[in-house]
Amino acid sequence: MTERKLLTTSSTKGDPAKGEIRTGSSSAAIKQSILDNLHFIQGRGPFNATPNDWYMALAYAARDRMMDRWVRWIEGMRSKQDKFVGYLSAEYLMGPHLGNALLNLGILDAAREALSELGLDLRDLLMQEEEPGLGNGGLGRLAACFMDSLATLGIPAIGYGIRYEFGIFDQKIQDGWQVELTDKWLRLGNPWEIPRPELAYEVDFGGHTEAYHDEEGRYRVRWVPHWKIKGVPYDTPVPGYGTANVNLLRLWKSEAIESFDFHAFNTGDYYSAVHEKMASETISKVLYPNDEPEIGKRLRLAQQYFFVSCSLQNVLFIHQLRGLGLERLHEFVSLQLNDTHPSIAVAELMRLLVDVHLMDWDTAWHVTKNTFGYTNHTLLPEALEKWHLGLFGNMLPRHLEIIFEINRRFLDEIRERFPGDEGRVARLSLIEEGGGKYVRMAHLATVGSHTVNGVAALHSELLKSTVLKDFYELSPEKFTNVTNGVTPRRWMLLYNQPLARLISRRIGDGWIRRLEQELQKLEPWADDPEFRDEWRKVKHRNKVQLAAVVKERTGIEVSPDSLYDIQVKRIHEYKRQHLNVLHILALYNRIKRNPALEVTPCTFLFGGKAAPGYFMAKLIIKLIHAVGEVVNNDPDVGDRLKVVFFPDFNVKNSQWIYPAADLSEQISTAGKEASGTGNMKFSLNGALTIGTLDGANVEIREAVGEENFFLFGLTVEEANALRDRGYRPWEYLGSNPDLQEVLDQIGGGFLSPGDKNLFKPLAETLFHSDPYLLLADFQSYADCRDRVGISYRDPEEWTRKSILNVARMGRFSSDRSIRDYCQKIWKTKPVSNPGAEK
Ligand code: F58
Repeated sequence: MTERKLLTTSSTKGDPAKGEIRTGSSSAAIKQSILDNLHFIQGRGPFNATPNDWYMALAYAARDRMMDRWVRWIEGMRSKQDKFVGYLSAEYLMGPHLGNALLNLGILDAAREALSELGLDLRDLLMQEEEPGLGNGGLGRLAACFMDSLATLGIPAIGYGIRYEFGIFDQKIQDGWQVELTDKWLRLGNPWEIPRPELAYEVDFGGHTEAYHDEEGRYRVRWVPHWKIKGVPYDTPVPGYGTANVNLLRLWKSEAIESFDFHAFNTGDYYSAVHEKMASETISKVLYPNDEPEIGKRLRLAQQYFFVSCSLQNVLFIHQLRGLGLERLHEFVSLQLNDTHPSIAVAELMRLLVDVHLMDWDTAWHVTKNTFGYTNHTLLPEALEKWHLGLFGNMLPRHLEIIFEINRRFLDEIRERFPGDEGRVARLSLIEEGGGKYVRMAHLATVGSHTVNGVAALHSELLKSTVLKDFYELSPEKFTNVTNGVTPRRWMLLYNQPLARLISRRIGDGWIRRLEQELQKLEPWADDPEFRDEWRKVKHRNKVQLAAVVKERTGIEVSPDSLYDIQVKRIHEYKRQHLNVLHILALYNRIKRNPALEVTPCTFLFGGKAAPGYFMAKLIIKLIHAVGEVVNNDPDVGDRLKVVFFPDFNVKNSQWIYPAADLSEQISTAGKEASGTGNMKFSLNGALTIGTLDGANVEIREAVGEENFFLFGLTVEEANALRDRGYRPWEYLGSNPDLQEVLDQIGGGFLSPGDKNLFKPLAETLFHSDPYLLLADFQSYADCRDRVGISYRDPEEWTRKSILNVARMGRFSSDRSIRDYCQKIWKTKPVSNPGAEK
């Protein structure tokens, strides 16, 4: 088809060359592309186009510009035999695509210009995009940062996941409480995805297995499922930055299989046919929020198996398309399990190889073990997935048999190595026995992978000494660490353009692709007063912007001259938002006692979603609002303290937040936060951190220098020792009247005059058990926070620290993480694809 220029719409300045309209990078070509799309695809003219029509038109213009590269990528995947990475993740929190696509394609400015010629503002169109919130938090966002880095580094990769129709709920605040609204991100269409119904796979469930002997007399098993569904891939191109490399995010949507409908129709049972269809479509309907224990969630197991089975069938298809034998799969594909959610893949690959492709067990096991890597993201025992045997066997009878067989062989080895050590055997077993039997998914993932990694140095060490201790003793060489990272493209270049420009003016723009090597060149500028001044101006501008958004969304007025102290992340007791609240209340009480007290004016901003079924987390949100009510409206306080809860924290809203922060709150109980990635985003945007020695904080502090990091709290060892001695939280109150007062206020109704008992559960938990050691850490936190306030009063010194923080954070780029994965786990290298040279 030849490219045509649309003559019916307004003329462009500098006509794009023929054939350029869908591929060119000039503003003229982009403008024409937008107008063409509006006219031919959407049937609209500039006179009646809605903001969403314009957004769609620009999105398609951007997508067109990826297609050429993408087609070449697909061709490369088929014809070349470079190893590729399959990233298996139940969650991807990609954030809005448009800004990122324009940026990575290098056409952000041209698009802005094209739109302004059309009388439109790019910012308005960017705001139009619904967030594809297909993840809960850190784990999903990490997958998204990794997709960006894989494409940027030129590593052929496919991100496999689920195309949830409803992603993470939208959060509304009503009377200080969280209210969940369904997320209808697909309501106005999704211009970024391309459905590929012809590439659908069938997925079986339920039924039973039958043993038989094949023609050669070999023992085989056949799975006779009770029901089947179909997985249809929806493909989203993932462009790299400054490269023509485009990778693929392939998300599966569940659908009914036509033949099943026919059967019901033929027997005249129309309603059961429709029911069948609805049940099939339910599988990919909704993202599970990270609450309640996993046990009993049939649908969640179905989701996991569904996307894993489709993905593995697709991987084998690609491998065979390349003309390669399945016994060499691991030489050409690396599959990474993003936590245990996809770990059923170990059993599924065995099933596909042994039952479907008739490979012998030993070869299949060799291939499987050498194909998978497993990343663990949590040490919290309640978050470790396990499935009740009954439920599991009912839904996946063949997989249960395979798991039993893997386990039998594995435990035989253990018994041989550790004769008589049945305790060890029970601890290592893939099956937990005791009060009910369960399949332990972390064990399955560990046994079925060649490498197991944690996500920060401390976390990887703790994995080896706690939850996977026995596995570490068995095969220490399996264990490694890859510290998380975040992509500087979205988190600096796109969401903090003023800072990015300032940095580039001084050190060039090499940092965007080579953060680890280049960002440190900023260091000498910390001593330049003029640069510090510019740095402060950028921060101030960002703070003014956040103040405006806060005013618009909450009605609260905050001063950009105050210290912006921010804690945004999922609400969870281990993350200790309520420790922050305890301190705010204590500070408030100090001001009440002495209204003339000199305090550094502070804005305390919180944001984050609580899992809908997590009572304490929801109560913490209410508590923040209640404290805000008191503090924000007390004339004795005036403008010195403000407490804000920013509703609906997500990727899109975070664009106002990270760039405006002065202080980043990373205050989890030591040993509980696997890594954290918000800590990195804040620091890369010039915030200083107040934090515990937990997760990646440890490495961040090491990198930025201890004098540039506000450290407080117990270490993991100290916390463990305290628990071992017998932790008695109430003992901390006697010696600490400030803390006693705060706890009395919370428990006694000071913050909730209408319902004196409202916050009692919080106060009582802290008093009686305090599993996350808030009371033990309180004073250390309060003292440290005082030091922050004092430090902030010296703007030159503060700015110096801020610049040094940024300059020394280069290693926390997700590019470095991905290079680590390539080197330590995937044994793969960047590939320049045919279209990759710009
Ligand atoms: C997070 N996990 C870790 N899980 O908590 C965080 O420390 C780490 O930085 C991040 O992973 C990336 O490694 C996390 O976000 C989830 O949201 C699960 C989703 C599925 C249900 C259980 C929680």
